[in-house]
Parts: sequence; structure tokens; C-alpha cells
Amino acid sequence: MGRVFSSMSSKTLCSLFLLSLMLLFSSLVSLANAKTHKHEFVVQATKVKRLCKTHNSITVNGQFPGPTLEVNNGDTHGVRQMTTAWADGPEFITQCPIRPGASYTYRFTISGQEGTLWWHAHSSWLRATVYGSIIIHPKKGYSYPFPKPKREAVIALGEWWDANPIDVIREATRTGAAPNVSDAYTINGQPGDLYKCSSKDTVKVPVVAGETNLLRVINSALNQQLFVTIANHKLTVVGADASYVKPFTTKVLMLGPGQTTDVLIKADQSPGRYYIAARAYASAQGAPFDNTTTTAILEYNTAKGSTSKPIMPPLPAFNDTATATAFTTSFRSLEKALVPTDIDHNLFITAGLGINQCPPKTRARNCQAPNRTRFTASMNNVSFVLPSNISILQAYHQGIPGVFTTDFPAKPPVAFDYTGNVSRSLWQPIRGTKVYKLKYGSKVQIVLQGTSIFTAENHPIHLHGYDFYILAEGFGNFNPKTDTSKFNLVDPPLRNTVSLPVKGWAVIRFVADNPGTWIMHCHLDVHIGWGLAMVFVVEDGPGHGEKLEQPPPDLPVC
Ligand SMILES: *[C@@H]1O[C@H](CO)[C@@H](O)[C@H](O)[C@H]1NC(C)=O
Ligand SMILES: *[C@@H]1O[C@H](CO)[C@@H](O)[C@H](O)[C@H]1NC(C)=O
Ligand SMILES: *[C@@H]1O[C@H](CO)[C@@H](O)[C@H](O)[C@H]1NC(C)=O
Ligand SMILES: *[C@@H]1O[C@H](CO)[C@@H](O)[C@H](O)[C@H]1NC(C)=O
Ligand SMILES: *[C@@H]1O[C@H](CO)[C@@H](O)[C@H](O)[C@H]1NC(C)=O
Ligand SMILES: *[C@@H]1O[C@H](CO)[C@@H](O)[C@H](O)[C@H]1NC(C)=O
Ligand SMILES: *[C@@H]1O[C@H](CO)[C@@H](O)[C@H](O)[C@H]1NC(C)=O
Ligand SMILES: [Cu+2]
Repeated sequence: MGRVFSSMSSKTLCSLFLLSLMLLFSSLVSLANAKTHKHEFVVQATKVKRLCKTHNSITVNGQFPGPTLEVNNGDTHGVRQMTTAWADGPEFITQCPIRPGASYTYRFTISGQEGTLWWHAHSSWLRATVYGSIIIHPKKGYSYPFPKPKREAVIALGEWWDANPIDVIREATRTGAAPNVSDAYTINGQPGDLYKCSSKDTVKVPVVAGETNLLRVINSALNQQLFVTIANHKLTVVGADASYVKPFTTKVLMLGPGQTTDVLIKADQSPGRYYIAARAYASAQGAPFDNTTTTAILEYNTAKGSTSKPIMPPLPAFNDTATATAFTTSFRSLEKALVPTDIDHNLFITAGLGINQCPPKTRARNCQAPNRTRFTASMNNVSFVLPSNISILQAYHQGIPGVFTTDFPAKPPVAFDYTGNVSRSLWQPIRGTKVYKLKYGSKVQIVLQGTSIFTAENHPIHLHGYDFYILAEGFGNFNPKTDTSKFNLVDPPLRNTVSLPVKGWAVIRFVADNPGTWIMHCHLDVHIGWGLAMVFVVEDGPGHGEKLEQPPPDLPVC
């Protein structure tokens, strides 16, 4: 069997930087042409200069962004860390963090996915600089379901603070207020022309007139959905989250953190220089956000070395939900989908913010959200609390009680007008480490419902261990009587992160065929920290290959 081994060790980190790596994994090899990829990731502080200032940033192997992993897809049935939850990575969910000086080898076999994924740290805000792309080429002897592009390039969008990102989140954790917004967005680690001290390092993407290239766009930003566009060029979307989609053409992409989109671009304009530009899709009314624009340059070969100013594309307004929606609702799976029917668990899960009233004696400096409160977030009114001394997977596997409870509610404890003017009495969730248990093989439908508590906004909801079909999305409160008829049971897209519309809902389905403990969370890191998460515990199945493997001997201890 083909396997990926990714060793991670941490050097030069002070004891406060604990970490765990999440490999939003990849692919590879069939039994016939098995191949093992081995990567060593050394997590270390490295000097990185951006926006005129040098920071001691945490990197992998001194690289920012980190190394790209390239593999070939194996066979055709989807495997996603199947039975190897131990290698999933999120701290206190599937493992304890890797301590400074220690190491851990992530061993997993993967196949069935093709396209672009990425790996990133899953501890505190380390992923601000600890991330990289994973490219999964078609298996040997196979080709893309579209004409072979002449060249390929990764466009990894990131977010940069002119501060230590760990200090930024620590400050917010102390004050209870929202963390400082970033100072720049980046493309492949570089802010680009429109920022100070950044011009000479602006990323260039070379093209040859007449050729068609493949761009693998990844949103690795911590806290921001982003619009992406390229001056004068149309983009043909062919894949997302490592699954192919029916090609469609668009001028603008919108990606939430965690999402990837593969696009074809034909160099059919007059040879020259064109900006690739990205800026925020900020759906929360009145909330502060980084309103800057990152750029790279699409450069025709005949314009190489030219100093002419690249053409700047128009970008949608920051709050252009209509453009975001037109994009997210254009996705269809390439092939007829195997959508689960005869649902065993029909879950209705609200997702949104909240605020906790500070107890009277709390110091003012610790209650800096509006009117002496602290921000929080929840799913079904439970603000998720990570265990602190063992992972949920270890506790589950070893039968250690007292770490989590299995009473995550299948529906909101109180029904209310989720997207209306929500009564203040509903704003404060409870805290808990609650999981929802699933028998192996159960068919699950989740209606995700955004709420307007404090403020409504779009949430990129990501489920570990699975790809799911997105059957429908809409605005307002989900209405089973009228909205069920909108479900696409023929060719819904298969993804691992769904953009839950602002003041809206989305419906996803999957089969619980991967044993382990899998976190479902908003991919805006600020919201994870506030508790916008829950965990599925999927039990072992009876058959061979349906059971969680034994933990590896080097699994970190807390
Ligand atoms: C956050 O922003 C405030 C206001 O600009 C600044 O005083 C503070 O130092 C920043 N915090 C961090 C951790 O950079
Ligand atoms: C970004 O926000 C700043 C201050 O909040 C404002 O001065 C500036 O005009 C805004 N830029 C854009 C492009 O909206
Ligand atoms: C979007 O923002 C503009 C101004 O920035 C405002 O006039 C408009 O009402 C906003 N639209 C929505 C849907 O919030
Ligand atoms: C804070 O209190 C003021 C005055 O009571 C009120 O107008 C405002 O809406 C409150 N803001 C929040 C976010 O609760
Ligand atoms: C882990 O922490 C929980 C609560 O935080 C505590 O009840 C339990 O005793 C701790 N277990 C160990 C093994 O330290
Ligand atoms: C929301 O409801 C509260 C309490 O019922 C009311 O005071 C407030 O004006 C309402 N806000 C809006 C925007 O309707
Ligand atoms: C959440 O639970 C708390 C505590 O029971 C309650 O006060 C609040 O109204 C609940 N909110 C919702 C949205 O269910
Ligand atoms: Cu969120």
C-alpha cells in the first residue's frame, strides 16, 4: 500500500509554542504502483521580512509558505485518513500537541482525491505561517478530465500580521474582544505591489500567449473569505477541495479559509502584465476587517522584464454577497454523485456567534467585548471546549471517562427565528466538550443554519475525515417543507468545507465510513477559538479496514 510519512519535529520553539500538524491530506498510489513519500518537517523560528519589518516567524524547514507536497492519486475509491485518525492532527482532538524538541510521524495512506489540498498547523494561530500546498496529480497513466494544461501554478492566499500572530490571539483571549485584523493578505507568502516595501518581491506567474494554464488557488488565510480575480481574463473552474467539478466560467472566485479551487486560464489577451488580485469578502455588518488587496502578476512571456504597470481588475464590493452566492451555487460534481439517501441521522445544527456576560467581579481588561462581555461562538448553543490533558481520540480509544460527553444535541435546544432579531436572552451559550456518536456506516444529513446572534456572517464550515455532498444552500431559516425540494441529489459538489451563507443555511450529506473522532468547525480561526466547533465520534465497523488502527508508538503525550 502506498503511504505518506510526514515527520514533524520542533526545534528552537519556546515551550509556549506547542504544535500539531494537520495534513489535510493527499492521495497516492494503487497497490500495483505503491510508492512511499517521506517528508521531514522541522518547525523552527526563521527571520521573515514583510511590510518593511523582520519577524521571527515559525516556519517549516525555514520556508514560508512551507514545502509543497506532490503526489499521484492511487485508486478511485475515496479514502481520507481512513482508519488513521491518529494522523489527522488537530490538537486535543486526535493527539496532544508536539512539544518543543519532540517529533511525531504522521503516517497515512490516501487515494481517491485529485486536485489541490493543503497542510497546516492546527494549534493556536501557528498556521498563519505554518502551511503549504498538497498537489495530487492523476494516477500514473491517467489524465485530467480536461485538456492537459501547459503549466501549473499554486496561488496560496494567506494573511500577514505586522506582529507575532500568537501575541495577537493571546491578547484577544485575555481581553475577550475580537483579535486585531491582519495587516496584509499574501499570495504565496508575498503581499504584492500595493503594500509598502513589497514591490520587488511581488509574485509573478508566467504565461505564454495562447496557452492554457492550471492555477491551484488555496485560501490559507486565518480569518477571511476572499474574492480572487485576474484582470481581463476569464477563469474556468474545474475542481474544488480535490474533487473535479463540471467546468464553469467566472470572472471572480470566492474561497473561504480551508477551501481550494482549481481553475484553467487561457492566455488569450494582448501580451502584457495583468494583476491577480484578492481582497476580503466581509459579510458581517459593522465588524472590522482587513480591507487591503494582495496582488501577484500574470506575466506574458513577451512582457517579461517589462516595468509597465500591470492592469488592475475591478473587485467585488467587500459585502457583495450576491457575487459570492452566484459563485458557490455554480458547483456541480463532474460525475453523477453517489448521494446517500435513507438518512439515519437528520441533524439540524445552528452556527454563529454569541457573547458571555462577564461576572460582576471580572476585571474590565478581561471583558473588552461590547458592554462588559466576552465574545463566544457555538453550534447548537454549545461553545466547544477542547480537553487540556488528553485528546478526544485517545480518551475514546482507551475508554477514559470524564474527557467528553456524548450529548451534543441533534437539534437546537430552543427553536427561534435564527436569522431574525434574536432576543438577548438567547445570546449566551453553554460551554462543553460534547460529541455526537455515529455508528459505522450511518448516513448523515446536516442542515447547517447560520444565526444572527450578535451579528450574522458567512462561516466556512469544515469537517475532518470526510468529504460531503452539498445538496443546497439558501437564505433565511431552513424550511423543510419548501427547501427539501431544492436538494440536488444528482450532481451536488463533493467538498470538505462549505460556505454557510450569511443569514442562511446549507445542507450536507455523508456516510460515516471513517472511524475516529472528527472535528467539524468554522475555518475562521477566531471562531474556532470562541468555540464554533463540535466533534463526531464514529465507531468502528465490523469488517476489515473498518476499524481505527492502533495508535502509533510515537504519538505525543500531553
Ligand atoms: C492590536 O492593535 C492595537 C491597536 O492598534 C495595538 O495597540 C496592539 O499592540 C495590537 N496588538 C498586538 C498583539 O499586536
Ligand atoms: C480601508 O479602511 C480604512 C480605514 O478604516 C479607510 O481609510 C480606507 O479607505 C479603506 N480602504 C478601502 C479600499 O476601502
Ligand atoms: C454594502 O456596503 C455598502 C457601503 O459600503 C452599503 O451601502 C450597502 O448597504 C451594503 N450592502 C449590504 C447588503 O450590506
Ligand atoms: C451596549 O449597550 C448600549 C447601551 O445600553 C446599547 O445601545 C448597545 O446596543 C449595546 N451593544 C451591544 C452589542 O450589546
Ligand atoms: C484532565 O483534566 C480534567 C479536567 O480538566 C480532570 O478532571 C482530569 O482529572 C485530568 N486527567 C488527568 C489524567 O490529568
Ligand atoms: C430587536 O429587538 C429588540 C428587543 O425586542 C428591539 O429593542 C430592537 O429594536 C430590535 N432591533 C431591530 C433592528 O429590529
Ligand atoms: C443557550 O443556553 C443558555 C443556558 O441554558 C440559555 O440561557 C440560552 O438562552 C440558550 N440559547 C439558545 C440559542 O438556545
Ligand atoms: Cu465562523
